Amino acid sequence: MSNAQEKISQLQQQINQYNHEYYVLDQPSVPDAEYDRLMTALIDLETANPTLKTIDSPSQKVGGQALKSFTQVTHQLPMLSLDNVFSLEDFHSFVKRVKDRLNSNEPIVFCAEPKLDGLAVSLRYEQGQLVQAATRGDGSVGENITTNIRTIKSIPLKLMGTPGKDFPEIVEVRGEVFMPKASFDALNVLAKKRGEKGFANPRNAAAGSLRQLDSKITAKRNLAFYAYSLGFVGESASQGAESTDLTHEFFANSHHERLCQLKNLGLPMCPEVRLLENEGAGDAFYQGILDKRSALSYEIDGTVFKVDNIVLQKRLGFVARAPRWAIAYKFPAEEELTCVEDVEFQVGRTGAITPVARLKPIFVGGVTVSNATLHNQDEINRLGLMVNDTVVIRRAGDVIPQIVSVVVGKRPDNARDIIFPTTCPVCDSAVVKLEGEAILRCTAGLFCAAQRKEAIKHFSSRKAHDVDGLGDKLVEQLVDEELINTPVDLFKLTEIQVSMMERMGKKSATNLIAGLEAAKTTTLAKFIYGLGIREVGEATAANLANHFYTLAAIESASLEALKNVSDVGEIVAKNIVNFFKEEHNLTVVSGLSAVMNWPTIEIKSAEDLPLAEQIFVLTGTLTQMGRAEAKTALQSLGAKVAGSVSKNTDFVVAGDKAGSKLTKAQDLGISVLTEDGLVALLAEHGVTI
Ligand code: D41
Repeated sequence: MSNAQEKISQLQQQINQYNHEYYVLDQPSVPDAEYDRLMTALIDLETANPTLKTIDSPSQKVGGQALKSFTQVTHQLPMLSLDNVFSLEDFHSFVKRVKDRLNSNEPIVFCAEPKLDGLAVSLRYEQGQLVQAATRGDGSVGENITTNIRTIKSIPLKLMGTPGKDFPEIVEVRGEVFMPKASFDALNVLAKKRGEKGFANPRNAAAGSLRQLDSKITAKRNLAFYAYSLGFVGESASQGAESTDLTHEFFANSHHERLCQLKNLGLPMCPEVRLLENEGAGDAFYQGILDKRSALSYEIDGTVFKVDNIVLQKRLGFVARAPRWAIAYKFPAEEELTCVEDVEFQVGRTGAITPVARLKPIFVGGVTVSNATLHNQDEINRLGLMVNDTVVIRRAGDVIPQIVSVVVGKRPDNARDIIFPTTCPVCDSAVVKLEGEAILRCTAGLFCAAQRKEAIKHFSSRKAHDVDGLGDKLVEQLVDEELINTPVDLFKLTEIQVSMMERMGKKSATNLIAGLEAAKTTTLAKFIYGLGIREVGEATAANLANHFYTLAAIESASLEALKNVSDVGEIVAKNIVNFFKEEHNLTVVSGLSAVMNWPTIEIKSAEDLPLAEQIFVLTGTLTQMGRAEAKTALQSLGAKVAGSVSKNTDFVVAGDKAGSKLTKAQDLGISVLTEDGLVALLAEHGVTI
């Protein structure tokens, strides 16, 4: 066998297998881009070696095979396919080809459409009744899916208007059947619940749903449809005669206008379709749709441009099976294949050890990706991933790249298991896996350089202390040179020390010291956030500050007291308690609080708080102050303010029209204060309203 022959037969076999997975099983194992590449390679080889082209080559059968269980439908007019481009340059070449062929330099008016990622179907209406629906199949022969199509809510069973007057006897409409993202998600949630595998993407889900022999199943799948062109339009043939084409009697000479006419007959038209005055508007349309992509309720994979004028379309005609007057300008593929060259372990600010896949760099979703997080052991188990595996990587929109699946068939002999470290990869301390958590953690806390660096970066980040002149690189340098170990050490740095560091001038040193000085002025909320307690984000930090009012109160708060703060549940409360239990954390906190300038509050220790641990409940309308004001005032004295009355409540403050909480307090024998009583109590402790 010649080299080319061998290569061709290999490609044919591989493509046939992928075809089967895609069209019959609805479970593709490789992304479309990889399939397209193989097909292009095959066509190129066959073109270069025409004698090696066989009639059963997959290149000769674009699209899927009609399944035996459905009857076949021969399309009265073939359903054409679309040529693709992937760059603006190639889009311009397409426009140039159109103009050259038309021998014209006039601007071309285009109808621009999103390219829906579904299945092309043909709907045949006779006397306004939907009589037949078929898949595109190979373009000439498709499958009869009428009963399934009749279940799609947006497809009319009857056209609006009068046959012969508003539309001709026969109208064939072509368009795309697709599954909206929300329906796809819901379907997969259901599949998961039942322990089934679910579909890889909405396109496969739509295909699988249309291929159901039981249309009751299709009906539950929530499919949708947008029309994108006309098929045969005319009168039925009397015996033996050809049918008469009546397109021009009933339909406009503009593609866009025709879609609007179909819309008036009751067929859905994609709301993003636009008429472009000239080809120059093409790129803006493409970019606009790309920007909108994630907000659209359905999956698309590009845009389609069609010469709008039907007379020009006729003059342009088609080559092979694709019209010369239309082009699909596709988005960069969101899924690609690449190889996992290694798996490394990163240590985060909180000691979490995360496996990260180092990938052979791959262009996907418009950027080059060389890393992907693997999250944890569970995720690796789910994927069944080994080092040196070939994987499907997905990057959709701005979402971080994900490894979707492993192509097990491509596993090489040198594939090896991913071994989790038993000690911290940065500081060599012990690692633990906490109960109920999927992740490994380094136990060394701030003794671990990775955690130190991340903790200091977090402390000086914009939403925390926002230290001017202190970037991530400088933090790493300061830690590496052992000038700092904790955020407290930042404030001990001198200008001379800093200016002596590599790559630091006197000016940067002055800036850093000034930045640190400015960072001392802060609020309790930012301070708490800057400590980097696990799962205490900006909002939780602000809630803690508003609830407890002082650092001392937060430090000494019990688990129960913490759970009274909005947004704080069992886990976050535990994280806070554990944080303040650690000796080295306490050293850092007291060191820091000593250098901070607290503009609005005074740091008090728990002993200084006269109402410490007292639980108040406010009810009814207060007239001398607002509810929030009363709450803040009580909290500043160390009191807790709870939402409901229980046997743990110490005082209920009852304003006007106090209701059930007051009754409950009386039932439980809890002390009740009037508003005047509250004002007096606050005044006693030096708080005036
Ligand atoms: O949204 C689509 N997927 C789409 C597909 C579209 N908006 N327009 C299309 N127009 C055509 C022609 C120009 C041939 C009428 C198409 C397709 N074809 C198409 N879909 C699948 C194969 C061809």
